[in-house]
Amino acid sequence: MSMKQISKVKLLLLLIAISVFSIRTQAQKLWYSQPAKIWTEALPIGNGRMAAMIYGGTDKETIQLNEETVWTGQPHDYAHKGAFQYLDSIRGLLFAGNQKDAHRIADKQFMSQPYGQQCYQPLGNILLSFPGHEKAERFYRDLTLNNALASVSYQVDGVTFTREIFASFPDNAIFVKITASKSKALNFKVEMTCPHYNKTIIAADNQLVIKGNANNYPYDYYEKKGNFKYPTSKINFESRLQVQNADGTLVVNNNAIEVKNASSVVLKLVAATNFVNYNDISANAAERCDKYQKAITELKYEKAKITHIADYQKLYNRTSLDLGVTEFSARPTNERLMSYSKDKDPNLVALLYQYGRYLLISSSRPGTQPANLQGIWNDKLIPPWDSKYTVNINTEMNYWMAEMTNLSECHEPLFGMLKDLAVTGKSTAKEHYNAPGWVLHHNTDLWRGTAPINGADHGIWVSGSGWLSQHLWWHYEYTGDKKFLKETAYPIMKGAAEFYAAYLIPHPKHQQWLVSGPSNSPENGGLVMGPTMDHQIIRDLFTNTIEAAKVLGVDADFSKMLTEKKAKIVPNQIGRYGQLQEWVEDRDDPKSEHRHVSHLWGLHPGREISPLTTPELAEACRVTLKHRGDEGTGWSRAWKINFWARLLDGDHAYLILNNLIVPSYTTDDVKMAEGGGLYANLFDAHPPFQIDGNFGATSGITEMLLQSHLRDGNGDYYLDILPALPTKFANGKITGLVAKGGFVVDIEWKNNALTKLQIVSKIGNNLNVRYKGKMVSMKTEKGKKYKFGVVDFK
Ligand code: FUC
Repeated sequence: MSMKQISKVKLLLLLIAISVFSIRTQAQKLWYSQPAKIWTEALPIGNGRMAAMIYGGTDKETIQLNEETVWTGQPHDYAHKGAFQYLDSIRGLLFAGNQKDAHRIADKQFMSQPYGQQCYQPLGNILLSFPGHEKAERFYRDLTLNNALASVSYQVDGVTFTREIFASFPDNAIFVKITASKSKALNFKVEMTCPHYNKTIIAADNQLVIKGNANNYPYDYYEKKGNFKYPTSKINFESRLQVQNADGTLVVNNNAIEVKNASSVVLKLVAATNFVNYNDISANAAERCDKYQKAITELKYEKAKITHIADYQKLYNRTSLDLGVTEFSARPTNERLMSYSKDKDPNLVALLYQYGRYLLISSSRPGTQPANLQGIWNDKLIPPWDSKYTVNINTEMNYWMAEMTNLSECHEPLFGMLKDLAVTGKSTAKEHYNAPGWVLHHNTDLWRGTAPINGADHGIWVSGSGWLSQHLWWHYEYTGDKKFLKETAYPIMKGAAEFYAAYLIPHPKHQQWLVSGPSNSPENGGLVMGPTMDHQIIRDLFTNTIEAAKVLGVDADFSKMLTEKKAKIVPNQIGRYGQLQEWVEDRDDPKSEHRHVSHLWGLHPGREISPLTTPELAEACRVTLKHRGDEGTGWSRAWKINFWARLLDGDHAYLILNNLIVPSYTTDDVKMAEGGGLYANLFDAHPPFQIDGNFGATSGITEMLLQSHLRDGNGDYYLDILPALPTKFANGKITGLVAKGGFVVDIEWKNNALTKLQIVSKIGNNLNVRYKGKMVSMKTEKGKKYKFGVVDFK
C-alpha cells in the first residue's frame, strides 16, 4: 500500500470511529425534533432538591419548576388516639370470616386522622417569550445523560438560537444559558408564574422573585370520610431568578424582564422553603435564597457547568451498559419508542437503563427528600396519589437499583426518611396496636405520616416498616459499613422488629402458627389475618436484625426471641393450582390478573425463594406469574421483569421488558388508561406517570446480568453472572455493577456466552462466582482486582 492509500485507510478508519462514537454518544441522549406539547414530552432535570421540566418551545418556552419541600400541610401526628381498643374485635371478626364488619369498624375507629395524607406541589414556571420565533427551522432539543445537560436549538432567519439548562447539586441552583449566533440578536421576555393562591411575583432590577404559601390540601373527600379536618398548609417558599446579560439591555415591565439586543444571557434560579424537617418549619426561605444566591451571583456560567458535570459524572460514569447499536438507534427518541416492537434497537434498552440512573441521581442526593411517586417532578396541584410515598411497592422499587448500579449515595435520602419514620411510627404503634417499636402502613408524606389511610381494606397494611428496613440492611451488605449499621441501620431495624414481635398472634385454627393481621395482601382482597407477603417481610426483617445484632455483638436475648418467633411464622404454602398461596387459606383466583403480585416478595426483593434453593416454591411462583399474566401497570411490569430474572428465565424477563417499552401516548396523562408503558420522554406510565416503573426497569435489567442475594453456609455471597441473560442480548458489556459483599463487577459477553469478567473486591470478603452452574470460590484482598474467563468455570 502506498502512503497515500495508507492515509486514506486511516482517514476511513477515523471516520468510522467517529461515527460509531457519535452513535454511541447519541445512545446516551433523549432527543426530539419538535418542542414538547404536553408535560410527558418535556425533559426532566434535577439536583435532588430542585427540578425542572423543559418544553423547548421556540417562541414560548416553559420551564416548569419544583422544589421538593413545597407540600400541603404542616407538622402533624396522624395516629388515631386509642385505636388499639378496637384491635381485638377486628381480629376476632376476621378470624370468624366476617370481613364486612371488620372493614366497617376499622374504617370508623382505626384510621389515620385525617383519613388521608398531604400532597406534593409544584413551585412555579419560568416563561420565556421570543417574538418572531414562531416559525423556526432546524429545531432540535435533547437531554444528554452522560453530562446531565438539556439543550434546545433552532434557526430563525439564519440565526441559530440555543438554550442550555442544568440543575447543579454543588451550586444548589438551576442555570439556563440563552445565546444567539449573531451578535445582539436576542430579544425576549422573561416571566415567572406560580399556581398557588397566595403569592406575589415581582420583577426588580435584574431579577424576578416569587414569594408564596402552599395551597391547602385540595379536596375534601377524605376529610368527609374520616370526619377529621386536614391541617392547613404552613409551607412558605421563595424563588429568585437572576437575569444576567452579557450585552444589550434589561427593561423591567409589568412584572416581567425584557431583554433587548443581547448576544447571550444567563438565568440563575434559586429556591427555598421554611421546611427544616417533618417536625420543624422554622427556616427562613428568604435567608436561604440569600445564601444560595450569594454563592452564585458572580459565578461564571462555564465554571458552574464544569463543576456540575464533574459532580454528576462522579456518580453516573461508574456504570456503563453496551448492548450494541443499530441503524434505528440514531433516530429521535419518540420515533424509536413508537416502533421499538418492530425494530432491532437494543440500545433503547441501554438508554432506558441509564435513564433510570440519571433520574435517581437527579431526584435523590444526600440531604434531600427521597424520590416520591413522581421522583421530584410534578406540575399539578392535585397530583395522582398526591405524588407522595406509597410504600406497599412503589418507594422500595424506586431504590432497588441504588446499590447495585453503584449509586449508594443516592440511597441516603431513604435512610433519612426512615430515621424520621422510626420516630413518628412509634406513636402509631402505641395508639393503634399498644405495641412497642415503630410501624409504617402503606403510605407516608413529607410529614412522615405512618397511620393507615384511605380505606381499611388496603390502608391497614403493617409491612411498610419491615419492607423499608430491608434497604438499611442492603446498604450494609453492599458497603460493609459497620458504623452505618451500628448508628443508623440497627436501631431502626430493631424498632421495626420489636413491633412485629409484639404484634404477631397465634392462629386460632393452627395454634403452632403466628400470623400477621389485621392487614392485607397489597390492594387485593381486603382486610385479612395472615397475608403471605407480611410473613415473608417479617421473616426477612427478623433474619437481618438477628444477623446485624450478631455483627455488632449486641442483644443476644432479643435475637433469641426473634429466632423463636420467626420459626413459628406461617410458612410459604403451595395451593391447589400449584400456585404460591397469597393467603393462609388456599383461595387464590387463577383468573386474577391483579397488578400486585405481593406474595412473591420472598422471590424478589426477598431471597427466601429461589430455583437454586427452594425449587418447589420457585415453581409455585412461576405458576402464579403465569396466572397474573405479562401485562399490568408500569410498576407491575417492572416488578415482573425482576421476578422472571430471579426465576432465571431471561427470555420471559425480556418479554416483559418489551411489554414495558411500549408507547403510552395519551394526551390526558391523568386518566388511568389501559396498561403500563412509556411516555415520549421515557417517563414510565402507570398510567399516569409514576417513576417506579423507570427505576424498577433498571433494577430488572441488572437482575438479568448479575444477582448476589444468595449466600453459602458461611454467609458468603454467590455472585451469579449473567443468570438470566435474554437470548436477544447476544453481545454486550456492563461495567461497574456492585454485588453484595462489596464487589464491583464488569462483565462482557459474546454470542450469549461470557467472555470476560473482572471483579474488584472493595471489602476483602470471600468470593463465590457462579456461571452456568459452575463456580469459582476464593479469598480476596481488599482493593484487589480479579479477572476470569469462561475457562475458569469448570
Ligand atoms: C399503589 C398501587 C397503585 C398505585 C399507587 C400509587 O397503591 O396499587 O397501582 O401505584 O400505589
